[in-house]
Amino acid sequence: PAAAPSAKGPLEILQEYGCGSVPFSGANDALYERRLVFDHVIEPATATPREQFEALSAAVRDVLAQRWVETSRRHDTANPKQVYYLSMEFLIGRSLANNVANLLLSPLGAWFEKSKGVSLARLIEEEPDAGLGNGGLGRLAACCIDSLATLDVPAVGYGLRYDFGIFRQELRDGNQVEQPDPWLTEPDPWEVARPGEQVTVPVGCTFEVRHGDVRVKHAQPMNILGVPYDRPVVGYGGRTINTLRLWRAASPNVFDFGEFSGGDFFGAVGDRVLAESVTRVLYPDDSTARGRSLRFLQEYFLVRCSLDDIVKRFRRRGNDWAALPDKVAIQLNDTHPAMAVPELLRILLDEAGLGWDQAWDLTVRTLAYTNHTLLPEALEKWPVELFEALLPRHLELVYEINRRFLGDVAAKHPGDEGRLARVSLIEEGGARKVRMANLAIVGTHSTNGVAAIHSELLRTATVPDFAEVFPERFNNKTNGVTPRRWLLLANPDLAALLTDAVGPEWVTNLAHLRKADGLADDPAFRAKFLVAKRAAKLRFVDWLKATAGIAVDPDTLFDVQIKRIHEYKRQLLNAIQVVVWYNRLRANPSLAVPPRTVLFAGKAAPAYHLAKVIIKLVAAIGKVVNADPATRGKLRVEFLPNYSCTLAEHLIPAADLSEQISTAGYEASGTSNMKFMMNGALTVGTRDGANIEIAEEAGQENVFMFGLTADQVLGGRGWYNPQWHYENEPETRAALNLIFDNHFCPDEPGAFEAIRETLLGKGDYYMHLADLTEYVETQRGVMALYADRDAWAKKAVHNVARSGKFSSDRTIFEYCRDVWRAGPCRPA
Ligand code: B1H
Repeated sequence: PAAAPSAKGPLEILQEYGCGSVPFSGANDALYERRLVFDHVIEPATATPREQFEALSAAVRDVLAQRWVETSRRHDTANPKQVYYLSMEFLIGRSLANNVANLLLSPLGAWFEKSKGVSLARLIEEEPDAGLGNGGLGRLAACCIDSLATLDVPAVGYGLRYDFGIFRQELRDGNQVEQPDPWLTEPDPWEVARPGEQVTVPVGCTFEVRHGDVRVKHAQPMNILGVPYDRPVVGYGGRTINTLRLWRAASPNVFDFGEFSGGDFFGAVGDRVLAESVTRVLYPDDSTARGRSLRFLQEYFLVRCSLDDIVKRFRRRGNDWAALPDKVAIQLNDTHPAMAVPELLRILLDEAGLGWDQAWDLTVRTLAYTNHTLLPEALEKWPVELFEALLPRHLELVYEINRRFLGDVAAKHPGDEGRLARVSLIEEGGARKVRMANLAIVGTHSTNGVAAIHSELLRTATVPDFAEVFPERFNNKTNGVTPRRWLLLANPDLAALLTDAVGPEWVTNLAHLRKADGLADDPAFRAKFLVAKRAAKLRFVDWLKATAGIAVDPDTLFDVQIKRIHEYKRQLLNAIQVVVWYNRLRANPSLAVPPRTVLFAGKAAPAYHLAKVIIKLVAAIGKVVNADPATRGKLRVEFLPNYSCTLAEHLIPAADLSEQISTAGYEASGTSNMKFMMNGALTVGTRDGANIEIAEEAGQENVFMFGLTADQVLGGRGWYNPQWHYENEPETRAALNLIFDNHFCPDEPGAFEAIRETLLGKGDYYMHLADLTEYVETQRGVMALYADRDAWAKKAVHNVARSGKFSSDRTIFEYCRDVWRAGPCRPA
């Protein structure tokens, strides 16, 4: 039943683009039909959209399969320095459109629609997001592996194949309800299971899992199996196809025959379930460490599986142990995989049989660590007890690392007991704990922050003692985002306009956008920019209506804050600002403001009560404001449920204003701020994280910066009294009183009592009220500028043209040059 070839197939298209020299034997435009017939065993004409999605994805995978094999063959034979990116999170989102675009197969879309009568855009919607991350940290990992492949750097991303990714967020009466995310219930066309390469992970005791906690069952050691699932990471142009290898936990004994013949049928099957629960679910906490023991096991499982794999590959290529740092660079994405320090040391001591000094030297020179937050509640500390039960050998090694390190420090600072207590890998007093950040700094040759200010604060304020011992280890690598997903794919109209203006090179060298900077002065170009922005807004409005049933007006200013809900990110500041404007409009109906739609989206950690109250407040404000005739057509507020990578891809291109308003000193970098800039939104923000560098690049006149500086915030809060603002600022008081006096929750009096308590009772730790008046005033400036769309467009174009620094290609280039000392290795 396969249809006759009617137009150019993938092979021809690919060859036309001169992509790769490996022949795509068997690749032709019948790939898709073959997949329907031979995988699904159906008449192609009867295929459902889901079957069509799977068949098309499998066909695209067929197109890249030989390049993928060729990439690893080349890496095996050339034996280049190999980069390994270890992360508990990879928030990769959808893959079909990304892989099609990076393989330069985009013309396939039109061909496919014409010859098969199937809309590619429709099929793309069939793919669930791979939501294997919480937020910025996980999305950064996804952008980094995209850039590594695009730069032809031999690299593997290692993570966990959670059965359940980040929860799906529903809103019921403004309350967040968490639903499981079973993203693998249907076969995933991208992953390749490799049971032949499974790894055994021994743990020190037999355990069981109850409510996410590991409990010791009996003292005998047991094994867990790690089964790898590989996903292609397609570099732009399709030359290099690297691998994202995700581990699934499984039981070694499919069935415990001993227990079975003893009569315990259910017990025999039960143990299997216990081992498998290790990769059951992603922990949904962003920027906090929850300290659940199952998480500890997950982290060790990732490290053990990945290092076993890395070392096998290293030895298979015929390398000597002494060459490890010349052939392998392992990056730790935060402290979550910091157990790699004692694990690599263990391998070199116990398996390679090296002496301590050499093993330690190789360990440190192979590993590097990225810090992503200064929040004290995010610093991981694991009870010594957990190590004792599950990883006794690793604990022994941590003690020995610590003994030697403290010996060195004591030699330099005799008698300085306070210093020793601060830098020790072990926190004493009460239940003793291993400090994972200290372990990561001592056990690696590089510690970096993710934006200039963050790296500086890390060095000077958070761990100054370590910066004194190891000054050469500390460095900055400002984050970036991949322009493929976040501009080329997400914003086709703007992408086409830019290609017209500066040529296609910007896709892999974003600095080229600078050539469009002068076009900010060209009225015709500004007009075209506004046309592209409007197209993106219309696309978003349609998508939102279709997927969430929410209607918004594209002819309003889209003012957007999308990120995890956290006090330090200050969604609450934005909400209060909205209420101030609501009051102004009610008091003065003829107030000249451009119509504005304020959009919020983001998930709250399930146990973070106040974050959930903030969601409820935003939803409640929306309900009242949107129904008030006094503000109709002028102000609208929406909380969009279930923020995801896919939602961001639709919303960011449509945004006019990017809200980046964290309390200065608390947002390590931020990365959505970069995506907004690339897509021509203006930033209203504090001098925090990468906002500072965004303002430097864009020019201060093209951003809206306001608020306290990090020095003012961190230099001691003694002077700050939120009550003063409440008592002396009439607009502040009026706005807060509306919230406190149940104006937004008439049916649920007291619903926002926790907000009064936080702001006025507990002293407003994140200093919302200190920044509120300047923020409101800044928003007045924003709206005044927006009233002049042409003047707005000029600044927006400058933002796009000057966003080149924020490509993750630049970030990865710097890691390669300064940290990994790795370079490209192009497959044939
Ligand atoms: C960031 C996290 C994080 N920093 C603990 N820290 C987690 C910490 O599950 N946990 O235990 C999960 C995530 N995430 C973010 O990293 C920063 O807040 C952003 O400012 C930064 O842009 C991003 C990428 O560097």
